[in-house]
Amino acid sequence: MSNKTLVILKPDCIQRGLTGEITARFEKKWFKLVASKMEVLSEEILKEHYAHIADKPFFPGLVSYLRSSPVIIQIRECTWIVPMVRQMIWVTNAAEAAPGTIRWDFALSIWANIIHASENEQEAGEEIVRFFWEGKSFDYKRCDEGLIYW
Ligand code: FUP
Repeated sequence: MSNKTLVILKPDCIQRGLTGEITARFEKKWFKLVASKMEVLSEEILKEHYAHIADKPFFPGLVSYLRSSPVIIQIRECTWIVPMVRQMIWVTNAAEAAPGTIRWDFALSIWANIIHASENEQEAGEEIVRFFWEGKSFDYKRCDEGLIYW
């Protein structure tokens, strides 16, 4: 079972100055930051990452939005992290998100929806390798690690 997931803070998150607020939610929930970087995503990597929707009419617009500024890409670690982060984010369309979730609280549309997170464990494994060389992340202890019993 994978205890790591991939998170991308999208251009609307960066451009609206929301990176701290979103990151704070993960920190408070004890989702350990084990890798982080900022970059402008290439068209190639976006086509690979979003292969399941690359033939949709909205895809070219989605790519130009996703390349309109750098994004922040993180690996977060915790037991059961993949479904827990998806619960925090909720569904693609913010209008259908549950109150209190990240997309409900911050997203402005179906595409400017603040954040990406791996949908399942297989995706998490593939996405971590896609965005971080050899899937490498850091191994360190948080000082409160011994208090976690999930
Ligand atoms: P999610 O896993 O919730 O990010 O959703 P998807 O992988 O299905 O979609 C990826 C991105 O495509 C979404 F973040 C936003 C965009 N999208 C649209 O712009 N319009 C749509 O109708 C569906 C998705």
